[in-house]
Amino acid sequence: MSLVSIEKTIKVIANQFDVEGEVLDISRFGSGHINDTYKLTVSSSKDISYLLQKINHHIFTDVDGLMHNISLVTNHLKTVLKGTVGDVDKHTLTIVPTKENGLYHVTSDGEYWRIFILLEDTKSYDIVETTKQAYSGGQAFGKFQKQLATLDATKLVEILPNFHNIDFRLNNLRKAISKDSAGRVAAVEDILIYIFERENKMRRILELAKSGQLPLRITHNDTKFNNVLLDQYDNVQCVIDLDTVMPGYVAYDFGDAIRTIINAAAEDEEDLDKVVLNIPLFQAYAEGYLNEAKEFLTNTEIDSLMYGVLLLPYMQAVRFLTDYLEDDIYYKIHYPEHNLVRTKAQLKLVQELESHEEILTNILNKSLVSQ
Ligand code: GN1
Ligand code: MG
Repeated sequence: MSLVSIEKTIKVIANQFDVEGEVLDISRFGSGHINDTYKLTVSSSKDISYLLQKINHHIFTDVDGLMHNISLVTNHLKTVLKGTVGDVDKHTLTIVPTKENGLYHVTSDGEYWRIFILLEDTKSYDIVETTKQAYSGGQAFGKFQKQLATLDATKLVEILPNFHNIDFRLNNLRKAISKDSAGRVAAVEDILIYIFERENKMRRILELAKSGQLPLRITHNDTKFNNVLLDQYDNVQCVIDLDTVMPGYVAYDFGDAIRTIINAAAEDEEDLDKVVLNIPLFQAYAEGYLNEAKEFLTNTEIDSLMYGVLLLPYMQAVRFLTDYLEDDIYYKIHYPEHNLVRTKAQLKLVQELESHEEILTNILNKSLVSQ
């Protein structure tokens, strides 16, 4: 549907929420692969705009649990931040309630919508450019984990079970291969060999966890760099996209952030020669993160960070390829082979990371003692 044809619908939906003034303008916002996001400009004497999101309820089937989690997390963050920053609402997301004081609105055709306050004068980056940005990103997620350490994890719904469980992801890939619903398996055989050759190595976090050596913490689980908002001086301001906040292992958050930070190219770069490592950015993120997190991480968790760095791009490739084999039912795609291109770019990243594993491990160890 074009934006013009949904403009009227969006205005009706926005009217269900406690927004200031009238909606003057609607534009698409951000680069998420799951939900649809729009910026709402309103007529109000207050300097305020909103983010309206259609929640993908095929993926987030428990929308009530999802919004309950986000409400719990944002309220907790606001309490923890009080007194440490000028305006807590500039440093956390704020849910705009419906006029009936609900956390989301369901339309008569069964679509789920929510609104957040848009944080003005902030920046997010799909590709990191400077060590300052990378350092701020590390601080952001280190602080985030630290702040959530005082929230009772049993209150959170595990919104997408097994989200970062590589056995679960590989099993889904196996199922997609045996169904071959899009008839695409034969053409990707080399890629499948590459993936399954690495299966055991990629189970290291799961094994540590199974033997009780890794504590479950509340983690973000979608630490792509564009989920951090920086201020105009590239200082950390706010962590966004809280849909997947749930119990997890810190190595998953570390690895997923590095997946986007260390890659000099985009997640879906077609020219694989451009998928190379920007190692100074890795070091800066590691320093920013460890500066915040080393006070609560165990030694085994610190050792597991590098396993996360190798695992997350690998798992992302497995997920993109599974979706490709299932005829692109999960991620939004912008052209027919998009998921295959994404898979190849992520696997090139795995290859680069593997060949620099020792260098990166040394940097991690150095950033731990250098502070
Ligand atoms: C999805 O919300 P968005 O588009 O940033 C996905 C993440 C992937 C990411 C890959 C719920 O995140 O897990 O890492 O795409 N979110 C979900 O870019 O599956
Ligand atoms: Mg997300």
